[in-house]
Amino acid sequence: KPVSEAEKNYQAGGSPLAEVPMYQSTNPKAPKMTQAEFDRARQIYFERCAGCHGVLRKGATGKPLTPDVTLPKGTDYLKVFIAYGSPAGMPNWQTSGEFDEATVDLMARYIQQDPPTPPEWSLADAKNTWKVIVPPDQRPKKKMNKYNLDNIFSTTLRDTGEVALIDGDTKQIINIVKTGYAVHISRMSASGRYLFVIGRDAKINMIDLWMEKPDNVAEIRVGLEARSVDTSKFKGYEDKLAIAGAYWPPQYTIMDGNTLEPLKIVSTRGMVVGTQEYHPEPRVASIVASHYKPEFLVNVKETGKTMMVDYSNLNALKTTEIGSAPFLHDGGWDASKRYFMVAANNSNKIAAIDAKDGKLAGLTEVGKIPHPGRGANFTHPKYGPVWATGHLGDETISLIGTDPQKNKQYAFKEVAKLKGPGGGALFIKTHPKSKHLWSDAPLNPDPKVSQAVVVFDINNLDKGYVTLPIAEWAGLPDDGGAKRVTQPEYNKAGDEVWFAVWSAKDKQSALVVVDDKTLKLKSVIKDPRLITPTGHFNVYNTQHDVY
Ligand code: DHE
Repeated sequence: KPVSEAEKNYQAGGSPLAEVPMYQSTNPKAPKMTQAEFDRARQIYFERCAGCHGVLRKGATGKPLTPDVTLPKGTDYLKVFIAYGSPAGMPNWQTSGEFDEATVDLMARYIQQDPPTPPEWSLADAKNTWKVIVPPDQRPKKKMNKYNLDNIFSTTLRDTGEVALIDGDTKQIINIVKTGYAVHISRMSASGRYLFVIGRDAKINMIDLWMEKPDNVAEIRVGLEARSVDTSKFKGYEDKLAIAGAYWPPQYTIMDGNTLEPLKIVSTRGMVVGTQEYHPEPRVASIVASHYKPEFLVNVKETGKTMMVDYSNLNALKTTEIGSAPFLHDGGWDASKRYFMVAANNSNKIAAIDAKDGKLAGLTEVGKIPHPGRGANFTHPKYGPVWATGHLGDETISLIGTDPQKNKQYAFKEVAKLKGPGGGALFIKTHPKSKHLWSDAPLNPDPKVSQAVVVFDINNLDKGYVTLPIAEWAGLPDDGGAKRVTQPEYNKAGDEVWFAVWSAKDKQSALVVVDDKTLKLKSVIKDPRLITPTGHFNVYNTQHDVY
């Protein structure tokens, strides 16, 4: 079955590397291409193919496409593959109308050339992009505004290169802050004062919430493409360091938490778990800060390894390397914050990393392509504390036991499967004060499913879910926009759940707030500036890892 448009847009979204000049060698065996053809193909590759096949075409979600593989297959064979796709998940680029025949021919010839290599990114490169907009000594000495900082939401405006800071109490926009391209996530400093966001172009913006109107105080680029950022959370290191992981070059950068000055860069190139084959491009996926030790947990996608990086001495960096399974992607803490639960989405597994003892606590089989976001923690009437994930590839929600002390027989095993809304789920959420478990399914091909969310009663999971038509509640014009409903996120009090209704750049979008007790609509936030909202992050819950 060909992959859906939404799935394709998810994995095969544009890469900022499309714009980067690259080194290119010639391969005399490859079919002829003019320079103009090559440049166009290179751009299309980075816009549509690199997400799955990798920058160096070594393969990731998609198959390897290096010349040793593609040259023996030849142009005609490759054209069929590109045009019609494959049951394994290759999109049908021509029959879907995305590429014409000439483009298919162009791409078939292009992937037989040696892959061009994007440049590396050194400390000097990072420093050249580093700006301290407001130096620490010129920043406010105390909070200069009346906002309830704990209940601010930072909302990604994906296609405008901005985040919207929204007052969770009044639902008013506080500021629209300029950031990198297609910001991915927002994370908080340990004190709750600074907000960090990272763009797909690897630009980090550091926002000071104490300013009269919260805005950027520092920025830097840590590479050419990235997805993750976090800050030191261990006692004694609050607000001291920040860390960001890059997709390209494959490395992470540790920075001063007050200014973003880059201090240390570490490559993640190395061997894949199991086969122990060299991988030249293991991208950095999720990063979290440990509460147990002065450590960052850096999850490396293609090698299937979690690096526990001890930041107490950057000049004698100690790293514990824990292999689990490829490709590590997103995840979150269990309720005790001792175990980091991370999705190995190509292996259909969840790895539990023990942050206290520095080891793999468990690795359990779940459904197809787990995608938890940060997941959801609650106490199950029978299995005790569990952490939950939904799946991109099937309709199930997996519950995994997370309490080896009192519920040892269930620890790090899939103890139950719920029937969720359908495939294409991205985020699941609950709150310690709530009795509800929410799941979206924004990539489901059926708009009835992608434009709604489902909610379970945690004490009556067998009863199944209730569906709430969030996009309909937003009351947006009937403009043909996708109106995908995504990412449930609680307010600080844990009595409201926020959703993005995500439409195209030229269509109206909205945020919808639901009362968690009554499951009734509470408010709709609409504003012409809210263009393509996707992720939204409550300050307090993000700061304290509440989910
Ligand atoms: Fe994400 C988290 C990577 C597409 C919205 N996304 C993450 C994380 C990674 C990642 C590595 C974990 C960060 C962390 O915790 O430190 N995402 C990728 C991709 O590589 C991918 C598949 C393709 C791409 O080109 O980026 C991708 N992601 C998307 C989207 O299309 C989404 C739905 C909309 C958007 O804004 O682009 C999207 N990703 C998110 C969100 C989170 C996230 C909202 C954080 C969830 C959370 O609750 O923490």
